[in-house]
Amino acid sequence: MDERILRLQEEIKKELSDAKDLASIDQLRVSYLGKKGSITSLLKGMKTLAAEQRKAFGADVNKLKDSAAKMIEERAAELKKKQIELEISAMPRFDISSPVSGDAGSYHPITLVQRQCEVIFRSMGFTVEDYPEVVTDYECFESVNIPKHHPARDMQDTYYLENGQLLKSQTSAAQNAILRKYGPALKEKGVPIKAIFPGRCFRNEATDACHENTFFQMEGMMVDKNISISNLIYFMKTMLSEVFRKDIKVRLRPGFFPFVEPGFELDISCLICGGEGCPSCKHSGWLELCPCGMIHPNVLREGGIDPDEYTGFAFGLGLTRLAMMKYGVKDIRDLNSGSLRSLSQFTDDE
Ligand code: FA5
Repeated sequence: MDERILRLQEEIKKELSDAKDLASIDQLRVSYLGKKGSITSLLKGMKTLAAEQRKAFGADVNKLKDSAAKMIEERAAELKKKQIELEISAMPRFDISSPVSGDAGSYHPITLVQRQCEVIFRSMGFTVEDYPEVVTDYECFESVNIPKHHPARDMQDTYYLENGQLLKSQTSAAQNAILRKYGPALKEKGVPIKAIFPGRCFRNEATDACHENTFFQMEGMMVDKNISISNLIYFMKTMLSEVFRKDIKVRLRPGFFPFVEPGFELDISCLICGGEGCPSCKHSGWLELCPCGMIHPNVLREGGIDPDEYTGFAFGLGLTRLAMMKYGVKDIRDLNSGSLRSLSQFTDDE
């Protein structure tokens, strides 16, 4: 092999092992493989060789070019790895076992009651579902028996996107999807549909001590053969006694929602004023907490379930109001205030 090739090969090896950073590697790449680099110049100088030498020399230089490119890449990768390791070792260490210093933070009261309700319903065989906040008119209204221009829409004016979608005004927007998701197992294997779905809702309305424009609800549904109002009342009672762990006064009265028949309003005696009347309960002594009812045949049918064969109940628990009552928060707006002084005083009592 030509002596110049052997010399260059040794030189590259040495310079690469001496290189300390990626910038020097780049310089080496240019000085050997660049347009005016040493290896490129060897190739260019071939034309001065005799024809019989040219072939072998060209092949050797090309081999050198390939091995130089490979060595450069390997050394660059090695230095890059070292650089990353160095950066990692310079990062501050986070020891999860060390005691908290300063403010530990806490869960939001709505998160606390939501989790509590999830535990209660899971223990009774319900699945917990998640659902988007941006939905279609069909999901929020039409699929739950509220056609366009139905007066029930007036109570749930919400925020519309330019593409026609909307911020869901009620968790009932997920009912149709749940029926479609679990309907096949109900029909084919007789597995009852038992699901809850907590979520944030939005309404374009004037706010006061018990109304927010952004609040949480938790929907629940159960569908099977022979489900009746007694099942509904049993689950409502169990949920409330587990959440409050004390006797609370509730009342059930007729209520109209196009997606249930019959429909009820479940109110609880205001725990802020003890039923005397205050701004938190609009001076009525009662707070609307969890409307509910037997799922309307049209809703079941729209979800692919035969209402002649199956029945079910649904409820729409006001999670934000539940947090108000459970933690004695007088004004619902405090819950969205972001004020750590108010919110950090609540803890999970489980
Ligand atoms: C509904 O949203 C129905 N989708 C509930 C339902 C589901 C009925 C399934 C039957 C079967 P309503 O608009 O009343 O209903 O709201 C339900 C609960 O959400 C209320 O009782 C209340 O606790 C809470 N809520 C409603 N609007 C607000 C608001 N602006 N601020 C805070 N909580 C609210």
